[in-house]
Amino acid sequence: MSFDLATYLERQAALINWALDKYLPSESVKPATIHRAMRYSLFAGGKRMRPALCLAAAEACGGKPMSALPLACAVECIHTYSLIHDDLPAMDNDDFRRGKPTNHKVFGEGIAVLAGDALLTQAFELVAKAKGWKRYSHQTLVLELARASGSLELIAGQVADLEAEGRKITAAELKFIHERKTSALLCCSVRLGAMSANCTPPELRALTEFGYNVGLAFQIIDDILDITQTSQQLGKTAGKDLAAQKATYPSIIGMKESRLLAQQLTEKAFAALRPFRARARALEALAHYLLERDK
Ligand code: GRG
Repeated sequence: MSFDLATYLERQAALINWALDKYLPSESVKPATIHRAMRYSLFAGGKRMRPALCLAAAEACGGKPMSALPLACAVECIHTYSLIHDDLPAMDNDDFRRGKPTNHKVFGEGIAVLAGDALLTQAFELVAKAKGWKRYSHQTLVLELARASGSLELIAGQVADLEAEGRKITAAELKFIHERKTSALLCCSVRLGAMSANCTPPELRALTEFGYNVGLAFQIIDDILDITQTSQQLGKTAGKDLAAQKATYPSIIGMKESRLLAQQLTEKAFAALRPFRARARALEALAHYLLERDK
């Protein structure tokens, strides 16, 4: 039976938006500026891929969406913070994100830094308030998110990316950046979803393999889309990598090889889902969508 991904994604996005709205202080809570700035970027129209993967992983392990929801929202808060900070003049200096002016363009640099900081902190508050499970305590969940977003993963990727600017790097160095900057948080979404279903250790291992491969494929496709799509299609400035002479998969191994590599990684991700059979239908459809997406 075919899987209606469009309807599934619409339903998941509505659930995630409802939960984020419930968890975050409203715009009128003092100081209103910071809450407006946090909500501005959080509700600017992101694809919600990380939280959708979290919910789908929970489903694959027989869990309930409501148990995974705070963890899914926590990852989206971390992701949004990283985008706000990445867009700052001191980082990628971008004016356009999620189809709108970037956070610092609307609220100024100071508030944008603080909105990112507040979203990062909010993420840990959400995990701390979530339920712990028999196999996965609160401590395990917090550690999972801290590791993926800390100086060995997400930040490490960003540092290596900054330090690679204007320099020729090898495919191995680029892989190091992509694994940390992108794959780590995607993989963390999947793992947290599985943990919220009190998954077994073999299930966690299989979904880690899935998350890692999908995460790497996601960034390779992102590199390709930066070249092939327009800013309007992407909702962010297109062609930036080329303009900044940034190393990407297409610039190092070529466009055809990059697409092939993303396909091979997605195949590996599919293979990791085999033990889950029909319960992994949503995860499989998401991985397929991430490979074929046009934004
Ligand atoms: C900690 C400052 C700081 C940065 C961390 C994540 C990151 C490093 C920088 C963001 C810029 C970037 C190109 C990250 C790679 C991950 C990626 C492709 C982000 C875009 O994700 P999508 O396409 O975005 O899921 P939406 O807007 O749909 O959520």
